Amino acid sequence: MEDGSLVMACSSKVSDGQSFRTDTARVKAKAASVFRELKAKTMPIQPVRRFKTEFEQTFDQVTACDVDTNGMILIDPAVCVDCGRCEAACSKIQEMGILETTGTGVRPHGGLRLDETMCIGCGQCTSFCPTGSIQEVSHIERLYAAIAEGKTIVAQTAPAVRVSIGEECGVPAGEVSTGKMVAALKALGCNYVVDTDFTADLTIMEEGTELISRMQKKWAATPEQADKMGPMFTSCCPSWVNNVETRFPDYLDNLSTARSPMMMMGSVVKTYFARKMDIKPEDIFHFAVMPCTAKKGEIDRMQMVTGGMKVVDAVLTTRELGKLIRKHHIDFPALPNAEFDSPIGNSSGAGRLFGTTGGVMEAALRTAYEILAGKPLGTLSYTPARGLSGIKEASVEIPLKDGPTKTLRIGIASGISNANNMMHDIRAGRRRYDFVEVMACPGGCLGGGGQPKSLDPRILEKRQSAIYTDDERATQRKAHENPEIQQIYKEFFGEPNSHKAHELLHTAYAD
Ligand code: HC1
Ligand code: SF4
Repeated sequence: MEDGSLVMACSSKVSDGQSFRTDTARVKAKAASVFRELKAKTMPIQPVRRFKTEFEQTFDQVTACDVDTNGMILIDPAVCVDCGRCEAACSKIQEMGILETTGTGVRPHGGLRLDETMCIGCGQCTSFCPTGSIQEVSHIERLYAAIAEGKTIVAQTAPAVRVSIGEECGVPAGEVSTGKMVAALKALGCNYVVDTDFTADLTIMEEGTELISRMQKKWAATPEQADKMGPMFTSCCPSWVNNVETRFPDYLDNLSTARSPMMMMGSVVKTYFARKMDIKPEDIFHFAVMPCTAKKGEIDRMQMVTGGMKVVDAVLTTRELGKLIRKHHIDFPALPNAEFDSPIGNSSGAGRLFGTTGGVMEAALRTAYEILAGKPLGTLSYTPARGLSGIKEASVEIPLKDGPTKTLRIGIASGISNANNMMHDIRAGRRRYDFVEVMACPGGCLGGGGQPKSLDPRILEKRQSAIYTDDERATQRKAHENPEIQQIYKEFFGEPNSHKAHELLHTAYAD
């Protein structure tokens, strides 16, 4: 009740003027303990294999003690029906081979705990589990607790979520639901909703500047030295970063030092935005809605602590947001469109492309080419980077504004099996690139492990074409033309790769 006391719904009389909260962490923990008592009393000698209800999943995570987790993925073999789908996703689609079905439930291979394996947290296994035996670690309770504490709630939403959240809430696949998504988050109690696409534009400014300076060194080097330098890799996909750290540590220096757009947004929210809105950073609860399960681990990386602060406090997957929208009976299709909050809510079409494989590359080329050549790339839609192929490559001829024409060799991999094959080829000298984009999930973030589960074989195509539409609808199509990006450099960062930008927008890796 409002006075903080817990009452039993089944045996309490209600009267006018009373109000009740049924969704606080305390109520849920109590409900979980009562349910466990009941379960213990009625548990048959042979455990019954059954599907978990959404309610059970939530409180199992509140009181979790008998499950295996690495902070991103959670395995509960007790409700596994040994269908083998998660194992196939891990070993056949991703070629990681982390899981095995044992006849008594799925487990990591070799008797290891999940955090002892080389699992990269991509979550593809969770997308195929029909019972909830393997799923993302829920952060929903963190949000409820922050709302109960009276924190200022700031949400950010990833590029791929706006083209898939509708699938969770009665909107046909392939529609862009940006305005309804923002409205739903406000209805759920968010004070501000800002856009990860804005910091995707910021990433282009930082990563693009890094690429240009690497290329200027490479073009000035001898062919042997240039070969030794290898390509620069994108760093926004946390599963890919986990993969390089564990499987290709000799390439850590080739990863861009730019933080992912999600982490850049965390830094921006707790510094620039907090100051603008006159809110103390410690009074902000900042969470991200992501199509990704590995992002739940990325927020805990010690290299991301900024000014002694954790900058992103929680990550909800698209599925978790869908669950909340349904649970709170929000009529998503009927919501009026709402706008992101300024001055970190505007994005160019380039930033919007991040949600698909090839999107970071296309976005980067729009800006880097223009800076190097002093004129725009001929076409805005760069066809070689488009589509859903697992490996794409091209050579871009750049007539330098102050010199000869140079070639930029680009590679794009999506799905970690494709990325690993590409890496083996790069190491063996069979492929040579200057700039490589990698996303660990098939199709990029639009096929992320936290996205809605779907039986539609064309689902990735539909989401991808929605992302291309979202780019075409943008007022600006290039990151450097986004007026809010120009404003944040003028007022706060100075220029790309400045000292302040390095402090707040770049990172290091674990070797
Ligand atoms: Fe992604 Fe990214 S594109 S990693 O795929 O660089 O998750 O959507 O948010 O951070 O912008 C995911 C998507 C996302 C980051 C951006
Ligand atoms: Fe395999 Fe990815 Fe699942 Fe880890 S998260 S077990 S790597 S599919």
